[in-house]
Parts: sequence; structure tokens; C-alpha cells
Amino acid sequence: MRTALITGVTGQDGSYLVDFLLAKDYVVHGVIRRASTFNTQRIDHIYKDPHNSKARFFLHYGDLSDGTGLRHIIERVQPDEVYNLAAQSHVKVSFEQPEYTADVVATGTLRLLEALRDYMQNTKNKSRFYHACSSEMYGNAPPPQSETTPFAPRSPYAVSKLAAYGYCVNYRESYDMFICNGILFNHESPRRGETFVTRKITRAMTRIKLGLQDKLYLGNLEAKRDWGYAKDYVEAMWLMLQQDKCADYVISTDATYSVKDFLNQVAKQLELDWEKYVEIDPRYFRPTEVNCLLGDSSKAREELGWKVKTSFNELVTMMVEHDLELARQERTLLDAGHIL
Ligand code: NAP
Ligand code: G4F
Repeated sequence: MRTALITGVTGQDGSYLVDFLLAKDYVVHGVIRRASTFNTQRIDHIYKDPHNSKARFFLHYGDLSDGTGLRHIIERVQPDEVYNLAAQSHVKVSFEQPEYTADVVATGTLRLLEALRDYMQNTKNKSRFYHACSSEMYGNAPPPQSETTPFAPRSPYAVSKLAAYGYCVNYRESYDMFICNGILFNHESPRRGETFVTRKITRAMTRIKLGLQDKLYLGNLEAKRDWGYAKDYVEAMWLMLQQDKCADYVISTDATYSVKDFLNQVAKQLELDWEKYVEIDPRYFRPTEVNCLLGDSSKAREELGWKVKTSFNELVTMMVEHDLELARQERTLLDAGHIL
């Protein structure tokens, strides 16, 4: 059995990756942050009591800001594969917390690489490393963007991701480590965090449909993104680490839609006129915007045999159906007199 270690295991991608790796018979270890409230909702469906002899999924407290803790986890787990997904991943928040974002996203990746390098040197074990880069690194570079497009980051988040990308390339070249940068374009799902625009829209519009909310406040509706389904994308992460040689890959659907297109599609499915409910609030505008992301994933398709399985419309339908069910549950509780 192969052993994988995932940072960011409680996030959208981490949770799908655990599902995927357990189905491939891996033993999976995840790094989880200590929080005063539970932050394991996305992985509760797979977590078994570690005392259960059948358990193959284990959690360890750790943080990318704590290098010593990361070292201890790597020494204990002895991973064959490490997936570094942890990040302060919100672009707008990175303008409000640039130092913290740099510490976790850039220096945090460096801490993990250093811990892994020492572990490999001391034990002579070989581990493979996947790093979650981002299409945000392209900024306003003309679309379509591929592995050869020059990076032009436009947020503290994107600058930090680019620094982490650079550390990964440097460690690959300097220490002959098997490291892949996955340059993933936006990917969404019913497990997407509720402050990212797609989920914010599906949550709000389904609640509006059931009379639970009146308004939806948004920022720039003209920005275009290449939106895929997160479950399809974690397979690409794994595929990168199964190759003979390590390399960097763009993962995208190679189609782009505006925030307004997303809104239109959601409203169509719910038979609502979104213009009656949506208001523009300048607080959601960013100091610098990325106008159009559109990937060219031909390298991944040719070398990894990876391909998109879920269309834009299928993704929207899945998210709307999921959030409509959540709204129905809320409606039922409210009608039964519960104060939410
Ligand atoms: P997400 O849902 O925001 O999850 C982020 C994960 O990182 C969570 O598990 C979070 O823990 C953890 N984390 C945050 N700060 C940490 C710290 N200081 N130490 C340890 N863990 C920490 O993000 P995602 O959408 O799954 O994305 C996964 C990765 O891919 C991220 O690196 C993101 O930047 C990158 N990415 C995402 C997309 C996308 O469209 N989703 C596209 C390109 C790249 P808590 O649960 O405790 O908050
Ligand atoms: O959903 P978003 O916040 O995602 P963004 O900024 O593209 O970042 C996501 O994708 C990146 C990959 O390209 C990841 F690296 C990153 O971790 C994250 O997962 O915003 C998408 C677009 C932006 O142009 C934003 O200005 O939607 C626009 N937008 C309009 N109104 C809004 C809103 N975004 C948010 N979050 N909230 C709004 O009310």
C-alpha cells in the first residue's frame, strides 16, 4: 500500500483527493489545523475512528507556518507522495492579509520542501511532491494560457503562489527531487467554499428561490474564468505523480465564461430573473482584477491522458441541485419554528 500525505485536507480539493486515493487503496494522512470549531465537514463522510483496524485515513495537527511540526509529521508518516494543497486561497482576502498569505502560501511551501528534503536525505527514501499552483499566476497575460505563457501575477496571493512555484522548480533542479507544479484553473463543486463567487451565487439564488433571502451582493460581473469540476481535477494531481519524469502541467477545461454567464445559467435553472435580486457592492471589487483566464491543457491531455469529464452546464446543475436541497432543509426547519 502506498502512503500519501495531504496538506489542506479539509479543503475542497483535499476532500476529493482523499476520496480518490482511498479508492486507489492508499493509506492517507492529512494535516489539519487546530480550530475552536469543527473544520472537518468535508471529510466527515470518510473519517473512521483510528482505533478501527480498517482505518486507512489519519489526521495530524499541523500548520504550514510551523516547520518543526511539518518535519515531525513527515518523519512519522514516511509518505511516498506528498500533496501540498494548503493555502490561504482567497484572492480578495490576500489584499487584506498579504503578509499572512505570503507566509503560508510561499514560505509554508518552502518549509514543507525543506522538511521533505531532510527526510529524504536522512532515510534515503524517495518521495514525490505535488504542489498546487494557480492560474492566478498568469494575471492579465493574453489568453489562452499554457505552461509557456509568461507569468504576470496581480495579487499578493498570485505573487505568493509564483514564489512557491519558483521554490518547487529550484528544489527539483538543485536536489533532484520529483516535484510537479499543477497550474490549475478555477475548479468548483458543491464542496466549494461559500465566499468564492460560484458557490456564493448558487447558495444565494437557491435561498432566494425558497424565500430565505432577498438580495445577492456581488462585485465584478465581467471577469471571465475557466471553470471546471474539482473532482475531475484531483485525478490530474495524482496522474502527475505517476509519470516517469516530473514536469509542470496546466489543468483546465479550455473554455471561459463570465461571472454574468454563471449567474445567467443558475437563474435559468431556477427560473428566476437575477437582475431583480443582484446588487453591485464595490467592496467585492479587487484593487487589481484578473480579467480573463482561459487554459490550454493540451500538454496534460497528451502526456497524462487526462481529460475534462464534466461540462460547465453539468457543473452548474450539480451545484444548484445541491444548494437547493440545503435551502429546502433550511426552509423546513424555519417552517417548523426553529430559529436559524
Ligand atoms: P480551500 O478549500 O480554501 O482549502 C484550503 C485548505 O488549506 C484548507 O484545508 C485549509 O484549512 C488549509 N489551510 C489554510 N491555511 C493553512 C495553514 N496555515 N496551514 C495548514 N493548512 C492551511 O482551497 P481549495 O479550493 O481546496 O484549493 C486547494 C489548493 O489549490 C490551494 O492551495 C489553492 O490555493 C489552490 N488552487 C485552487 C483552485 C480552485 O479553483 N479551487 C485553483 C488553483 C489553485 P481549514 O479548512 O482549516 O481552513
Ligand atoms: O471565485 P473567486 O473569488 O475566484 P478567483 O479569484 O478566480 O480565485 C480562485 O481561483 C484561482 C484559480 O484561478 C485559485 F487559485 C484561487 O485559490 C481561487 O480558488 O472570483 C472569481 C471572479 C473574480 O474575478 C472576482 O472579482 O469573480 C469575481 N467576483 C465578482 N463578485 C467575485 C464576487 N468574487 C468573489 N469571491 N465574491 C464576489 O462577490
